[in-house]
Amino acid sequence: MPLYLGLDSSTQSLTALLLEVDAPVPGDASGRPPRVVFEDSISFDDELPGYGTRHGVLPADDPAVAASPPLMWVEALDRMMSRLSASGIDLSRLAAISGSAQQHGSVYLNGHAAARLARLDASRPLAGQLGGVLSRPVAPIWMDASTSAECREISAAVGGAERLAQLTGSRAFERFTGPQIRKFFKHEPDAWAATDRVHLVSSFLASLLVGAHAPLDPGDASGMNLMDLATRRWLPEALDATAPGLAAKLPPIVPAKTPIGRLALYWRLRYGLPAARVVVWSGDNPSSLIGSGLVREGQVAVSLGTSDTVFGVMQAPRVDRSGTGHVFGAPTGDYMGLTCFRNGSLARERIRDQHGLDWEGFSAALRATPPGNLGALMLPWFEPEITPHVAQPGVHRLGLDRSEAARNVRAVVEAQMLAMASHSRWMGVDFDAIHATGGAAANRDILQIMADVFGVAVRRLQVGNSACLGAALRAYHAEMVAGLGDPPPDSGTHLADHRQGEPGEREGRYVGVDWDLIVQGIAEPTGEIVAPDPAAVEVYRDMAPRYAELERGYRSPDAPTGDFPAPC
Ligand code: ADP
Ligand code: XUL
Repeated sequence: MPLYLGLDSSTQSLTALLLEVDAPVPGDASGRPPRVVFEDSISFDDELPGYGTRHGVLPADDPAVAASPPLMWVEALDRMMSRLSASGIDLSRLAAISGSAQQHGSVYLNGHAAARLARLDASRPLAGQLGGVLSRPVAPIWMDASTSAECREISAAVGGAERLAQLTGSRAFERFTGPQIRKFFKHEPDAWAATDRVHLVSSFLASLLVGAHAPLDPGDASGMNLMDLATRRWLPEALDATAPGLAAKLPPIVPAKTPIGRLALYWRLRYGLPAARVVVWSGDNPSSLIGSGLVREGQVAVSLGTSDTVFGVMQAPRVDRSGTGHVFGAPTGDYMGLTCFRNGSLARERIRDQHGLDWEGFSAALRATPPGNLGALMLPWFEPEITPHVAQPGVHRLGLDRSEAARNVRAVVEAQMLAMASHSRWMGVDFDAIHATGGAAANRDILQIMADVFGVAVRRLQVGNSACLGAALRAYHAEMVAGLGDPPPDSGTHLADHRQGEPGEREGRYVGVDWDLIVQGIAEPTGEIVAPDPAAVEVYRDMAPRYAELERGYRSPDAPTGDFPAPC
């Protein structure tokens, strides 16, 4: 029974998840669904304290600056492989590996890197062998907000924020890699000149696995403000607007299903691992799409975490004209839309605490109040909001007194759901199923309002780390596709002809191994279906324009130049 390894290098930790699969062909009725047989996590702060990070980030004098040490990620990977080899699991069955990494972060390597990667010494730890190949000792990450000037310069050079968004999927954001590269080139020209290759976190870690410079997939490359979304190739005018000589320093972009090599000798000799296939890595959001079971247009996930996020599959690369949403490439070969709301659990907790409730009391308040809240409305912007752009925080109430506990509880949840429904409309997708995830998805009464506002059934996802699970499923999918070769003409419904994309080629939706079969039984929502109540759906249909009007009156009038570094 083959094993598939998913790795997830996030801001604060490295996680590994091993899937065991017994069906030779995905969806084969004789096989059980894939199972998780190993899961482990390394917290950077706790287990690698020598790097001095807090929550995975290096301390900085300027609060807008956020960077991490790349060698910490290297050491974590080395340590995780060591643990895996000591797990007692028969790893000779390991067929393929893929990974997920925090998006936007960049790693800068000099001209010695390729030779060093090709000749890693299995008798010595990895991190000690790589210090000499970094042309920049730190990697700026997605929490960095220090590049507003570069965002303005890049936008102006390509003809404005809207044009940049149309071409690349997002207007210029401080944390996106293009503005980060430009800042490095401007402030450290010598180090820029010594840089031979700029990797994202995903392609850097994949390079270690294969012992050679690895490519990027379109999902992660679309978080850079540098990729032409339509062709999935580097966009020359964006490259020119960012830094001189950039084209020669970037990895190629290959389809997300591409095997990029075999596990390098270092790993085989040091940890006794087999020559498993390594599949191009992706970003954590595209990986979560798969790990949340979102494989066709119409399915959407709502994550109710510290901040709330809506993301879903889009067949066409429609772009958010309001400038807050992002379009990334999806591992299925489609696209994904993502919108992030900062006042998520944070706002729910503030209202809960203001009225001295626990979560059970919060739920009871939702059950005790009617849909529509007798006309009351709230804008729960306890913190500056990303969507819509609100620079000055403020909580606004209409037809509602601050002291009314139950109606305030209902008002915060209704406002959040109305905002999510309204600000995901730019994706142009008719949602037919919502997969709910994140801590607050445990609350059935919140899910009922979600179902009623969106007018579709909601089901809860059971997966913990959807990005890591998505990486393992991507490895499984790519291995299946690679194993197909040229399928025989009568190869059955899910083994249709598949097209090998050329690097950078516009893929369209991959045909080959059906993604529905890959996620079946493992990344699917389970349990109760929270169905919309038709009467409540009507109430919210009438309420939506009133909410939108209230929001228009309070959001910041200026077009944002950047966003707030919130976890999404
Ligand atoms: P993160 O984004 O940090 O990963 P999680 O997805 O783990 O966050 O969600 C944690 C949040 O879930 C908590 O901050 C809490 O507000 C919320 N939460 C937990 N249980 C409930 C509940 N029963 N009802 C509503 N919210 C809840
Ligand atoms: C997405 C974003 C974060 C990072 C880190 O644009 O900045 O989700 O990928 O998780």
